[in-house]
Amino acid sequence: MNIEKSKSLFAKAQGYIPGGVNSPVRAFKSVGGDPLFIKTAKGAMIYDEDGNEFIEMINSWGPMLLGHANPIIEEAVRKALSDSLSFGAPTAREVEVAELITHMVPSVEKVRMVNSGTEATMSAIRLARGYTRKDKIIKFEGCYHGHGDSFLIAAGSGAATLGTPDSPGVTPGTAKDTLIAPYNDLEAVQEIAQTHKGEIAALIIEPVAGNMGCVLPKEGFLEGLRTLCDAHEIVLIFDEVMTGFRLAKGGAQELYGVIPDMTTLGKIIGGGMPVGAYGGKKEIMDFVSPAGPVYQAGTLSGNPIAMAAGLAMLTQLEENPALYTKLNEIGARTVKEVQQNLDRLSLSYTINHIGSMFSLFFTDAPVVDFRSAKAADTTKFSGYFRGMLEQGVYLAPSQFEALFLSTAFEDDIIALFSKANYDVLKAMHA
Ligand code: KE4
Repeated sequence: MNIEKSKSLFAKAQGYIPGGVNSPVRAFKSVGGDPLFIKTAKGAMIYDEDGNEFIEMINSWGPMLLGHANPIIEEAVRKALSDSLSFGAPTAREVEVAELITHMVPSVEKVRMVNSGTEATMSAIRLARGYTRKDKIIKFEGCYHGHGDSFLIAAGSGAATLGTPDSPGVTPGTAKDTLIAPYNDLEAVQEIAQTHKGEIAALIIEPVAGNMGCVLPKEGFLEGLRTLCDAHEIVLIFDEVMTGFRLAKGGAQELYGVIPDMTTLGKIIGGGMPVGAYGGKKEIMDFVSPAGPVYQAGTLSGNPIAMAAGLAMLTQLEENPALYTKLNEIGARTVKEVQQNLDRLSLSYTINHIGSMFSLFFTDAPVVDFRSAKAADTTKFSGYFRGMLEQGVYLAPSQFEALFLSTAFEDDIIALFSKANYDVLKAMHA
């Protein structure tokens, strides 16, 4: 495959941008080779600067739920452009978006827009600490909540991929207030809560984890966390940056019927534009400045162009619940193809799947937490990634990421993906 333009762009980029990328996981470090520089995309297809065509299974790490270049979202952005790009002042559209989010997400009575998932989770933790006047938080090994200092401890996603789950630069003073538990281990959480009784402001979790690869909550785990947080007066935060608006209109909390005190959102909420949000119970959200004492601000928060894209995305999801039926069917059909290919080749690798999210782990053991995810053979994963790229399939360049499908992933695309998946797995095990 000719990737000369990507190669020369990557060489140039490294002279101006750390590692040549604006987000580490994009650098292909864990899978080897140079990253592709993407030029354009449409529907389920993405094209690099050298004109190579790929089936798209990252979808910008989740946002492109309705496929690339969704005409309704693009038309909404085009219309908004003529009114200027930013005011730094309230607009009618951000009120519409806020009203729609409070209608769609069960836990959200009030919501504050920000510009990324990281801003959402950082703000949510500060708010929980200000509201409860307690300092510590509980997070889970392998969960990734963005690059805020409090979260870069045992973090997943790019931090895990690059072997820096505990990043330099995070001070001991910060790290001491972040308590870590294994995902799916309710007893461990109960022990931590007992040991640090009265000290814990919040527990933050990916209700379905996507940042150690896709890992599902065990039966009763989320319900157990809800009960525990009630008993200890801990603010339960669902980080639905990835699962929000993907697993259901109301995210994982709707799917599992467990309602957190606060929810952080991102990705799909902006329809591809930089948008994050945090929301929850009125009594907590009214602690946020200027209604309350907890400060949080942002020049481009609620940016009118981003709100136009987000409103167009969320309105389509709100008005067409059949989109989730379609998404879940696409997910089931795709995963069935992978499982059938594994069976035909007598391979027993593990697939974790929910709705339109899934991960193929190169281990035959169940993957239920970060420890078991790390047991996967990342060398085999790299070979698989490169083989699939050669076959025209653009996967997430890390075993510790999930794949995200879109409504554009029609049967013909699934068939092409399945053939590539079979051929690459067969060649790997010849
Ligand atoms: P951003 O700051 O990247 O918008 O969101 C941070 C974040 C927070 N919470 C969850 C559950 C997330 O998955 C993320 C970001 N996800 C990664 C993909 N695993 C973003 C990709 C990247 O870092 O480039």
